[in-house]
Amino acid sequence: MDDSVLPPKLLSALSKAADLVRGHQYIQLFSHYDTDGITAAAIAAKALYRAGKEFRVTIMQTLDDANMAVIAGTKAECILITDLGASFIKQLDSLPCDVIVLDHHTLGDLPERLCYANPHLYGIDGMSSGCGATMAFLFAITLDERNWDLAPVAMAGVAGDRQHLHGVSGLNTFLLNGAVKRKHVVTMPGSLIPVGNLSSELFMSADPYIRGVSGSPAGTEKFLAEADIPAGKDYRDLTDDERERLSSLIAVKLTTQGTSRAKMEEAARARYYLPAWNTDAETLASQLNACGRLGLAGIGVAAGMGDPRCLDRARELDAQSKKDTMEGVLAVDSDRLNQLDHIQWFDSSASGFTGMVAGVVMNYIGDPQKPTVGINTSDPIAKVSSRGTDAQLAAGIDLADALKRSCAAVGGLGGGHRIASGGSFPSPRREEFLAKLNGIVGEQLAAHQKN
Ligand SMILES: [Mn+2]
Repeated sequence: MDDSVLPPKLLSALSKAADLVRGHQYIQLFSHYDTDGITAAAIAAKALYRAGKEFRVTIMQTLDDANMAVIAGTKAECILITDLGASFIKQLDSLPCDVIVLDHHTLGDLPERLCYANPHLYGIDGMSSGCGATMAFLFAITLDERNWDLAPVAMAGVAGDRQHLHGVSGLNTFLLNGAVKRKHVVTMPGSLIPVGNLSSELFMSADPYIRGVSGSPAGTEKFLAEADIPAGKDYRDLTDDERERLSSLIAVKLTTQGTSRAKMEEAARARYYLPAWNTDAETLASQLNACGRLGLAGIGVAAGMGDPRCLDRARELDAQSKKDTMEGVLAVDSDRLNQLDHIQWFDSSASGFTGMVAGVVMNYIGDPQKPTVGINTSDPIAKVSSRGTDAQLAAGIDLADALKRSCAAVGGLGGGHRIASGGSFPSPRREEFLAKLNGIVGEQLAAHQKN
C-alpha cells in the first residue's frame, strides 16, 4: 500500500464507526488484556471522553463463548470492541444493537450488518502491519483530528504486539510517519545499548541479556569501567566514541555467549521516543503489559489515558516484574537448563514468569538449535511456555502444533503460534509431557529434512 493514504474501504468503515458513536450518548467498550488491547481501549476511551460520551471499559483475557455471552448480555445500545472479535463476527452480527469491531486477528466470518475494520480486509497483514491499537487510533483520528496526540499510546501497542521489530510497515507506517511529522514520536537509531541510566539499565537488561552484566551490580560496574564510561551516565549523554565503544563491547560479549547475528540485529532495533511521556514506546508497552499480566488491566487503561497515579503504579508493577524475570533468568543461567535431544527446558515453579524467562533464555542463554520450554508445576495444573527462533521454524519446528499435541497427550490443552506457544496439563505428568514434546519436535525436524 501507499503508506501516506489509507485504503478507501478502511476509511469508509472508520467514518461509519465515527458516525455510529456520534449517534449514542453511552458506549460499552470491550478489549483484550494484553498491551495492544489495553492501549487500544485507552485510545478509544480517551477519544470517547473527549467527544463528551459516557462509556464503560471491560477487559477480557480472551473472547470465548462465556465472554461472548457477557457481551450479548450488555444493555448498551452501542458496543465498541477493540483487539478482539474477528473470531466471533457471526454472533456479534446478530446482536440487537450497534456494534463496531476494530480488530487485526485472522479473518473468520464476514459481517452483514455490523461495522468492521480489520487490516486483513484490505490485503494488509494484521500480524505485522497493523494491530488493535493502530485500528483504535485510526478510529480516534477519524472521530477528531485532535486525537493525533494519542499516537504515542498507539506506538506502545505496536511495540506490545512486536510489530516494530524489523521496522514498521503498512498501517503502522501511516501512524508513525504522521506522528513523527507532528512531533508526537521521535525515531531513535537502533543500538545494543539500553536507553536510560546505564548503570541501572544494563543491570536490568534482558534484551539483550548480557551474561555477567545483566542482573549483577558488580558486573555492570566492572563492564562500564572496562568501556571507560563513568558510572551513572545516561544513554543520551554518551559521546559518539563512548557509544561505539560500549556497543562493540556488548556485541563481543553476546557473540561469546552464542547470540545469533540475527538476534543481535533485532536487539539493536530502532526505538520510538515519546516526548510527552518522557520514555520510549517499548518501555511504556512494558509498563502497561505488567498491569494486564497481574490482572490490573483497568490501571493500565487509565495509565494509557494519561492518569498520573495509575502511570506511577504501572511503573512500579513493571519494575517488580522485570526484577522477578531477571531472577528467573539468572537461576536458569546458573545451571538449571536441562537438555533433551530436541528441546531444552527449565523448571520455573519457584520463579514464575515462565514465558518471559523462556524468551530471554531462548535468545541469549540456551542452545540456539533447540526450542526452549519453561514449566511451572507449583499448582496441580502445570503451566508451560515454549519459545523458538525463526531459524528453528525454517528447520520445520512448529510449536503451536507441538504444544497442542503434547499437552493433549497427557490430558491437557495447548496451542498458540509456531514461534511461541503454551499450554497446561496435570503437574504429576511432567516427565511424560517432556518425552512426548521432545519426540514431536524430533518428528517435525525429521519430516522437514525428508522434504
Ligand atoms: Mn493485538
